[in-house]
Amino acid sequence: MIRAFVALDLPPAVKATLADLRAGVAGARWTDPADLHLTLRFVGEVPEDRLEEVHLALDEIRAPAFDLTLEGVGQFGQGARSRLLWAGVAASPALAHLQAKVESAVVRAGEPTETRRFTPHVTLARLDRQAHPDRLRRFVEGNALLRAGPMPVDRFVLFESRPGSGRPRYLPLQDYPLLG
Ligand code: 3AM
Repeated sequence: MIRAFVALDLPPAVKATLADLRAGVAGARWTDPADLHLTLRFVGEVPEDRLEEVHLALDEIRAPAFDLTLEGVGQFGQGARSRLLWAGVAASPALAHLQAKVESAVVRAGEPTETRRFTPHVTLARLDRQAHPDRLRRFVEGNALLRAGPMPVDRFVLFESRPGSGRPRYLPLQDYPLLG
């Protein structure tokens, strides 16, 4: 079985901007800068032959390249239930278009439909229980004006998420170019 997801990789300059934010929140497990990405669709654990079906469906996608800007930061969950810090994404019909195509390709390959609404974000950190709400609020307010990009999005990527002793490792399996 392979645990897989489809995502946008980020240019080094954008990763560097996001990596600079990694401070001041006790209880935050920051994403390694190399691993920063924007998930389009979590596929989950699939056998290799099913992953090949997913790959073939993704390979048929024809969608235009576009520019994307990251904007602001936020958190999923509130107070003691805070789970995750993220960087937000400026509204992008082209991103929504691509995500819809990825979703339907994955479903065409035999995977269940994702029922949760697509909330584009780049995970900056996962939060331990002891992450302090005041620190989180300060982080979110202090980085409200974050802006990274615009960056060109000219491909998307099928990743494997391989469990390790600590955090999972993300390995790119295949790139899919967008139309230039
Ligand atoms: O891009 P982010 O970091 O938000 O949280 C996991 C990560 O998302 C998410 O897939 C991305 C790559 O691992 N993920 C992990 N398990 C998941 C699940 N069961 C999941 N998303 C939905 N359902």
